[in-house]
Amino acid sequence: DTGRDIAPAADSVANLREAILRRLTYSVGKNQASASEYDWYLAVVYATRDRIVEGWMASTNAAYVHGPKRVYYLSLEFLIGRLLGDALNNLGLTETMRAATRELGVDLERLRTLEPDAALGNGGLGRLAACFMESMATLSIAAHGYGIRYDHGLFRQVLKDGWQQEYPEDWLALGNPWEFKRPEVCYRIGFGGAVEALTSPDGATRYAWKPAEYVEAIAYDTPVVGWRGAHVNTLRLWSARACDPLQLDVFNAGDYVGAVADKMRAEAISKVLYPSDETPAGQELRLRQEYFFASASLQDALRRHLKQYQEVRSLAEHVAIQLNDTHPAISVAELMRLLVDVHGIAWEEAWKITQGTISYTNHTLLPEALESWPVPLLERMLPRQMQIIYLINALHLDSVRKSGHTDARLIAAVSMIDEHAGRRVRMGHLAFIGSHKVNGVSALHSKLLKQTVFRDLGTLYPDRIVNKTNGITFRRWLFEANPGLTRLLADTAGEGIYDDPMALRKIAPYASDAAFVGEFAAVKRQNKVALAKIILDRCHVKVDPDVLFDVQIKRVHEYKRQLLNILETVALYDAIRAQPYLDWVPRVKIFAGKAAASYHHAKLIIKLANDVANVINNDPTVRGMLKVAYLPNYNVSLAESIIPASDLSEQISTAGMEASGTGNMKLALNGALTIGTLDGANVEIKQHVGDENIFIFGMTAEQVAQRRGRGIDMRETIARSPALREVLDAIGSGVFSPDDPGRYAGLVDILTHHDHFLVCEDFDAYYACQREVAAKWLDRAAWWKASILNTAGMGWFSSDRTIAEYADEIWKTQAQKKE
Ligand code: 26V
Repeated sequence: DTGRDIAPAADSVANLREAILRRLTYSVGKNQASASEYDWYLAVVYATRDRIVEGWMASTNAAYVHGPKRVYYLSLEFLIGRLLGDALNNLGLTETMRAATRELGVDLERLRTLEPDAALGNGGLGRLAACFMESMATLSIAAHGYGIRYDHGLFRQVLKDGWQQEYPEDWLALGNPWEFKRPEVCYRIGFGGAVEALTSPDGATRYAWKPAEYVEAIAYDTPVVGWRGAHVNTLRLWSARACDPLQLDVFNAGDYVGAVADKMRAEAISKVLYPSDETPAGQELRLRQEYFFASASLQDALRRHLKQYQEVRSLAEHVAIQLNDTHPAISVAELMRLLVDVHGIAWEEAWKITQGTISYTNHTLLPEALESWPVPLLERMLPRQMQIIYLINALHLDSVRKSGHTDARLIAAVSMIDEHAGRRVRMGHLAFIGSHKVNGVSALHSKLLKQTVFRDLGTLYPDRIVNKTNGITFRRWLFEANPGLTRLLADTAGEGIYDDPMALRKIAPYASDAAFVGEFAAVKRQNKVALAKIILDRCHVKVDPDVLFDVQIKRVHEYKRQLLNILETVALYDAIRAQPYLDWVPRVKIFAGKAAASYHHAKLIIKLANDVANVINNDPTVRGMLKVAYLPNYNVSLAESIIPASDLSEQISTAGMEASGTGNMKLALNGALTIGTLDGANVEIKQHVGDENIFIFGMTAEQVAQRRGRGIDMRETIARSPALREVLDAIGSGVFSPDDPGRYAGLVDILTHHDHFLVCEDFDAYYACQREVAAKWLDRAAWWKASILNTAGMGWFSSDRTIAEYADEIWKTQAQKKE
């Protein structure tokens, strides 16, 4: 027993067993004799869901009765993962359910793995939205998440001869027992057409948009249950449906093929998640997705507000809308349209309401990730919204000039229209200007936001940019992913850790306690044995659970520098072969991560990691002192297996480029030591776990900027480093690709002459730092002490803390008191 189950009297094992059987019979339509494993899984989910629904209705009702400020979290991505373990754990029913299923002859652990991993997101941004949903429910904030119910989530990655291949993901193939379809919650979303100006006798002009085409947004609701089941919120995802009635006469008129084509075009909007991470797709369909979900969500929020307060003018008092990056930024113009055109509010008042309601989170500084849309595309697809954007911009630039700024450079820099590469609307500027608060996701990132992307806007509106350092939900990333460690922590620090993450500090005094260290190490070893089995199954690589597990798990991107890790791996391989008699610290380098399907360079990096793995794993002189494993199809569930088994966490991005990182937090919380640059939240992790318990190397963000200023040709840097030279020569000449010796010539050429991510410049520091890691590993007591102090120091990174800060300083909402 984990001790934390609430074990409600009503939910005895017998009750739960009967509930499962009822659901098996009446909802799945099977009897015990004919039920498949999946049928049992469905029955268990339904029985669990039944225990959420009453709390859900109570929470929904309480929000109407007590009228707390509502929060709407608008995100094009929710990287949810599996829900059964989460729901049971938060309800305190894990042990009861385990016993109930055991009595029925089925294994709960096995059933959990049958749930498809809901991957409606790319990476950090989408997973953050999922952690935030769980924390908002935990803190009893009356929140809705709004997004798109993609038929197909992030692609499934297969490694064929080391090359990434993408296969469609089909998470809904067997249905989704968690969701409730709400066909009656349905909004019309317009596209195209024209704007009509209607001037009344008193001279006032009103505008009415006459779209050429409508698509319907249908709601699907998933309950999100908070810790200890106290509060349940809704994740509402929109699915696109063609407006049938309008199409009927087209069918009758005989243009059957045309009508079907229109239907396909309408429903394409919610078909698939765009799989590029950090690079805007720039496709018309992407803009249709953004507007579709923004408009449906705003119409829904306004309808709910009107139902509760009968008027729309008080919106900003009762509603906070958070934009997860610029993907929903069109909301600024759409909310203005709804207030002015539909609800008849005067422009100035509507603008106050909009700004008072909306706030925006920036998640990246990468210039290529900053969304902008061509003016002609917006004009054609959303003519009224484009008109509104122009008017917002004109008034904004007027006020800038009135406050004494006439400098043409500044005016061009703060304009919402970028005149450089064809006329484009800067969505970051639109989101900034339409918000009362703009936040970065780590202290460093927020500081850089003020110095770079929003330098001029930030000077004009000095109180607008704030910091909200990211966090992670400890329920999923500690209690569920690592039950062994959780039990040990609770036994040592007390049950308080379940509700107060800062209570983890209480284990610090045990960091050198032999008995505690022994148990802590035993838990880690157990987790490593489990991961070793996965690695054997999926990579056909046999790893010893007693070696150092060195992991880099994240999207593959040049700025995250998986290449730096691979180069160090090859250098270590060279060193082992040169001096095989030395006492090398045996380690396995574990990689996992997907590359955007069109990102050829990133896919080549994956291939290189696999080529290097093949050579090293099969070299007899290495004798197991070094192995490399690339686990395919990284997703939330795989992360839950890797993270508790990790010893070393690779967070080695070029300083200034990783906005925060959240994998870094999950790994440190589970006792992995970080090797990293002073980037993103690593800076704050260092402050919380202590300088002696983290390995920091390489250039700072400032030094990166300076170094780039001197050019990014690395020939001199390479000439100074014999180890780096040897590595680049080997890779470039085909040592790891004998079947295609020229495969990496281009890659080495880029590193040599255009090393934008400064892999070469940081190489020696990284290599040296890795040798310090190895030295620490050999001092077992020192290693475990540092590992324990990582877990002890990570409490602050709970997403409950992050959400409490958003609630206090941006949303101005308090937790709901009574239900
Ligand atoms: C942009 C686009 C453009 C259109 C196609 C789909 C797509 C998907 C994602 C993005 C931008 C992603 C930005 C992002 O994920 N940033 C990450 O956010 C994390 C949470 O704040 C943070 O921890 C990571 O450091 C940051 O890279």
